[in-house]
Amino acid sequence: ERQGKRRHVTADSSDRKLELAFPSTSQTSQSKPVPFQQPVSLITFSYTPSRKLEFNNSALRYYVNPPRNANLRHGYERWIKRPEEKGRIDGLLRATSKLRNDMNAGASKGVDWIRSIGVVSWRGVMTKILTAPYEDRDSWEMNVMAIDGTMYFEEHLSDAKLVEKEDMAPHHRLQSYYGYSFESWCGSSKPEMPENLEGQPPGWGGDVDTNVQWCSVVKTKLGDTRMVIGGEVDCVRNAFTGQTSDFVELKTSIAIRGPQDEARFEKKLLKFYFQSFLLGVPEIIVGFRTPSGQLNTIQLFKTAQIPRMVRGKPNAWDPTTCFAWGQQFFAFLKSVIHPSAEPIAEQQGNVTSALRPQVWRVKFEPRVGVSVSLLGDAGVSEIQAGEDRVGFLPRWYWDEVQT
Ligand code: 0WD
Ligand code: CA
Repeated sequence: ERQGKRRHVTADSSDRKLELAFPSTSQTSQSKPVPFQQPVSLITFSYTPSRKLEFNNSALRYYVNPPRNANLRHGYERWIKRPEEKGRIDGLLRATSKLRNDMNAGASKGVDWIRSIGVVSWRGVMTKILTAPYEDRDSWEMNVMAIDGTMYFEEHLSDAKLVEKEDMAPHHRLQSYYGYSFESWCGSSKPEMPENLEGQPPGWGGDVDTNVQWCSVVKTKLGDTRMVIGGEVDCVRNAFTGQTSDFVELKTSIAIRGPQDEARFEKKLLKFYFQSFLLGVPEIIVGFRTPSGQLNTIQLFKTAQIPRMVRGKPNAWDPTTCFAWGQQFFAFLKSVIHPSAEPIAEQQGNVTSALRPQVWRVKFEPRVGVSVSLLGDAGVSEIQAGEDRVGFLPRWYWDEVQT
């Protein structure tokens, strides 16, 4: 097993720190491809403008063609920007809890569905994990907890990093607005063109409020690890029939002017590909824009065809490398992390119910690999941020799955 040989695991029993080195990305032929099961939609939900989670499709949008030369700066002054927050998985847990309760009330009563799931995570986190072999710039950190063989992931954003994210440079902020504005130009709350809003240009779908999101939760399987993944879906084509085949992802990118831009764009396609692939989104519509935010052209990419488009190009990437890495990564974590809770030293005669949650920190360094360590008490209280949590999980969820 060639992949296996590249794996250096150094166990140090005193601080339980472990490392997994990177697979070589120049190695294109894997011994055996790791299969990834087509994602199946389980449930959708919406966040309202006041950031309330509702199990309905109030935030669902229908795709409509944007006007030619749309101004992506439109409405920038009126952008209601959701404040940056820690990468909590509370919303996703609300959904898994609902699924679990609905199932337990039905025919399969007695089978605890969540126990068969190996990984619960937002899609953005999964995208980071799977694209790591090709990431040469940004490092990341995650917190991981396990209950009964199910690993829960959240992105670890330190308070300093949150402040940094919130303090975006003005031009950066504007660029990220172009992406949201494109969503507004391409989205309608009804299956037809949006009605002209008073005082607004035709085709404008309404001012941007990043609190509002429509999310889908899917189940899938990488190798032999079952996963529940949640993520934001920009809009649907024609109608929503409950399946991922209706989903559309929207992106903006600077218009391609030469080979350098093209190579850069092909590199971006790796992220576009995994982000969409993980939720079963079959189409990505890219709006190419000028540096000052005027929409030039739109281009449709079929997610499944993207890997073939980049094959053999200078910045080529190969999804099979990412799947092999992902399989290795989850197997490695599984071998490190169990059990998730240990009895607190015998005290007050209440040993069995007093479990100390274990939270693991996974750090990724480009071109190096990942390291895992067990968080100490100080680290755990930092991530709890004074909220009612067990580790990073909300206490209500922890209590619910313990029984
Ligand atoms: O752990 C995480 N990565 C975080 C997840 C950190 C903070 C928040 N979340 C939330 C997301 O906002 C959303 O409610 O989790 C939910 C699902 O996220 P996801 O689908 O896994 O997120 P990701 O795939 O990273 O991004 C999808 C879209 C982005 O679209 P583009 O086309 O730009 O990739 O979610 C939006 C954005 O439109 N988005 C955000 N919007 C406002 N503020 C943010 C943010 N911090 N992060 C993602
Ligand atoms: Ca998008």
